[in-house]
Amino acid sequence: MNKHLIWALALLLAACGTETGTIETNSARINRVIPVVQTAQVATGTLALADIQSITYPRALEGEGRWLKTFLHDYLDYHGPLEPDTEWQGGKAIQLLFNPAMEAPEAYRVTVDASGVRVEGATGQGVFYGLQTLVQLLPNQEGDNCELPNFPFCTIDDAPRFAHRGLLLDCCRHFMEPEFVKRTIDHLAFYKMNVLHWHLTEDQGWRIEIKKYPRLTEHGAWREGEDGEPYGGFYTQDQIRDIVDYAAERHVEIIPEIELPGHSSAAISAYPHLGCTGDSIDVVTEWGVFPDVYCAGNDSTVAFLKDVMDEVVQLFPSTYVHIGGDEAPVSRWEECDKCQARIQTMGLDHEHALQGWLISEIGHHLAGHGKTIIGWDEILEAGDLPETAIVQSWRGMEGGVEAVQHGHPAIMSPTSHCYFDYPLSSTDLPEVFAFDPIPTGLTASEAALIRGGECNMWTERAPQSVIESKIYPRLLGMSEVLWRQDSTARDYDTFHRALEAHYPLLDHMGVDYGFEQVPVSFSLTPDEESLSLNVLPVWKEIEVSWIKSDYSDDYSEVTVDSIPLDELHYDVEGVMGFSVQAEFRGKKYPELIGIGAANHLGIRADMSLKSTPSPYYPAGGENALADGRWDPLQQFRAPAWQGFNGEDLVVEYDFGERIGIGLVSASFLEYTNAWIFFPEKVSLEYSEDGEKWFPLLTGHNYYTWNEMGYTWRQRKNTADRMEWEEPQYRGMYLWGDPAKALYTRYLRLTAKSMGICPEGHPAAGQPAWTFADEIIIKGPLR
Ligand code: TNX
Repeated sequence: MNKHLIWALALLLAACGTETGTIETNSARINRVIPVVQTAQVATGTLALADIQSITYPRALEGEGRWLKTFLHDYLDYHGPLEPDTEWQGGKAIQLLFNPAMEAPEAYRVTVDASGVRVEGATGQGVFYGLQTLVQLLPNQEGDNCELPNFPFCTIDDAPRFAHRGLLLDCCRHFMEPEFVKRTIDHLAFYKMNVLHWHLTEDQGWRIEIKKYPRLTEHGAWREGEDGEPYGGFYTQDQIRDIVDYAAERHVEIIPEIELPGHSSAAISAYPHLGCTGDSIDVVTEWGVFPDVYCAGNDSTVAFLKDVMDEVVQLFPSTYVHIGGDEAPVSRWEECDKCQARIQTMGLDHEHALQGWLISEIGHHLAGHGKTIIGWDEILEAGDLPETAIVQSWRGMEGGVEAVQHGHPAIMSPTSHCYFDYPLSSTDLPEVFAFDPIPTGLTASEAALIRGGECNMWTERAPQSVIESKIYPRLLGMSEVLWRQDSTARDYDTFHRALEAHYPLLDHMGVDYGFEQVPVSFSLTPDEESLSLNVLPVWKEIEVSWIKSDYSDDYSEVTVDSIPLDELHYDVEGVMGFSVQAEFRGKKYPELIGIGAANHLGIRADMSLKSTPSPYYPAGGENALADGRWDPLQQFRAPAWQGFNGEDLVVEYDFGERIGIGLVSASFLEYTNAWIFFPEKVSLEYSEDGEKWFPLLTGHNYYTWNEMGYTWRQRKNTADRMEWEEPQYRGMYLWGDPAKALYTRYLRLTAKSMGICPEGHPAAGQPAWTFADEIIIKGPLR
């Protein structure tokens, strides 16, 4: 195929050719630029690339000129010369120009008319963004109507809303090849993102060569892989310099993250004296929060951190160094003589203040190198924060609010919208698109301290091969959020039309993008007797195949059937589970989409929830525990689980009249790594009048369905259990005997929360979560 056509094809199969054969209008071309441009004047006519004789630039824009030349050459086979403007002899050209009158450093103007193309900016960065827009304006067509590449006549003026538009890439949980990091930088730049927050040190691997401490990478970069072989990798200083230069040419600033004091098991594994106990530990192979943190009482640990930073600052020209600061348990410090001595001599009143002291010590050291620190929102709790420190808000928007109220700049990356490691069922593209980095209720000067936002690509469950399916297309939504000035004008459907036009582009760039949303949703509709489940594909082109499983009262799976492809409806009887496989654009959705449905008495009762679920885990709202939906997987983020933070769960039912009850089963989730515990006890009471209550059961025993083996076992729930590494699993509290009915009108279930995480848990003393699934109430056997 003619090489011209390859890019033309890539530039958007969607709009034309196939059905209508129409050529895209100039305004359609401008409207599909992502992120959308601020203002555009559109004129009639186009300028053919073939008529352009040169790309001209002043010397200081040589890098930008080369970028364009390479792009047009690689994608369109354009061979025009590149010239510094002093040598330009006239003729049609793409001119790259400095325009000092443009105030915003990243602003640009693109003008296309019969005489040529001008791309202006006050800085190289502005001009670079003008070029990204320019190449996105190339035609989008295929078939007989294919035009040769050309640019639409227009004048575009554009500038971003936020200065900080980032992606965090965690290259620690899984190592990523340098080439892959560079590809990601290309894609970031293409969507006008300007920060790569490079997470380089973790419990599971240290990834940055430090000459003074070779064991960090010789030993700390490798953990025991699943096959028993060493697994990992690291970046040499030469590779880092190369990647930093590559990013700089694309106006992406790399901000390294060197975590302290937590998430540092790999470093301590390499040099055990850095920890409080001096014991040798392994590079961690599990995910979570681990107790071995840097010893803040040990002078040689502090010296180590300063030495590391001395090499880091040489490698990264950014004015920022991210020092982490999140999820740092203090249990080792509480037991450590040196840490306690430091607390004494520095007059600190608790261990969190010791974290504050350490951060401030490193912060001042970095300030000596002209660097400003960024830290996760926990650094606010530590006190003694250097004035200039920037806070990255991740546990919600609150950290950002508190930061700006104290005069610290903030970067917003709340888990609610920015966690691209989360599945689409938690954060899909429409949600990302709906994000507003400016929290409500700020004054204008506080809001001005919000620098921007980041999407966070943590990689516990994402090796390099699946990263792109998680980043894209959500990143395009984030680029729109962070760039577009007028957030109130954002409209998902308009954005989505532009996005449709970007898929062929992404295909052309070889980006292995994933889905926008979970491709099917479900609805459950109860009536007098039945409960009907409908499968609703998000787009009509989605192909669905599905299977049904029946479950017995203890949720063990008994039979499995597949349902004919063309049926998207099922009448639920008893407790069932459904798994749906969906396909779209020839891509299979990477996981089965599951829903559990149960037709039971609870869904027809008047149920009232006496406790307040956390706004982060509302499940289906007030009625979630009696809506017929349960979670066949044990995942706290799945939509059926309702979360209560430190609070007891109390639910009352009024069945309207005395009815026979045979069995009540309430299930809870335990996932101690995420601070989620089974309730301490569950009690069930009944009443004839809704006022006087009689106990039926108070249980400490529950059944668990262990993810590993699908076996049932009975265990005792004791608060002093120390198995913090458990996967997520379901525990069921069962009451009843279907052969012997209880006749009553009212029922009440109380699940007493653990309240706080117990002694010995890394988060001891913090509020414990209780997560509840559907409470299933069945009649007696007939
Ligand atoms: C929390 S976000 C973490 C990371 C994990 C991430 C998983 C933050 C500051 N800490 O260490 O990778 O959750 O979503």
